[in-house]
Amino acid sequence: MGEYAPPAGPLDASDMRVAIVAGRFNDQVTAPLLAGAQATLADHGLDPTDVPVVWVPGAFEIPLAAKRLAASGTVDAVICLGAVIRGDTAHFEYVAGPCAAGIAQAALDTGVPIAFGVLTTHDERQALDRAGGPAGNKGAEAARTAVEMVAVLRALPAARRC
Ligand code: INI
Repeated sequence: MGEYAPPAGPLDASDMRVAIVAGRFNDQVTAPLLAGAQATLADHGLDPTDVPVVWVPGAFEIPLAAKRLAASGTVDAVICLGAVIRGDTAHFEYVAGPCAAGIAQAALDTGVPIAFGVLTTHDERQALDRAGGPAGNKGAEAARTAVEMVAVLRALPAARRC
């Protein structure tokens, strides 16, 4: 199959079916992550009204909803958005670790790209900086990743089973 590298410039996502799962916990952070993801999808030709957004209570619940969507056969990619802030809880590790591992597992189990736009930060300032502040917008990055991974998988041989 030679070499695959994404084309320069924004990929055309107008024929891609994408869904977003967002955690309500710390929604002062996850709302701007969502806005960044939606704006990026629009830049790639996807009408935000065609992109379902599923809100779940917190980051711990994200993998289950993402896996259900991915397994449904109705989407080409899922974007996960959340904010786990260490200062908020003694059980940071119990939320952040399973969230990351669950998202990775859901993608491998279903063969559907699931982008990890879940911030894990020491404090709220760091999170806000990465949700449309000076450190960019990780929701926008996750959206770009989802679109790129759909294009990559389309360029790869089909799976015999997954
Ligand atoms: N959920 C988050 O998304 N971010 C957090 O920082 C967080 N803290 O700090 O506790 C958090 N907890 C809730 C968790 O995701 C679950 O919703 C809850 O444990 C119920 O299962």
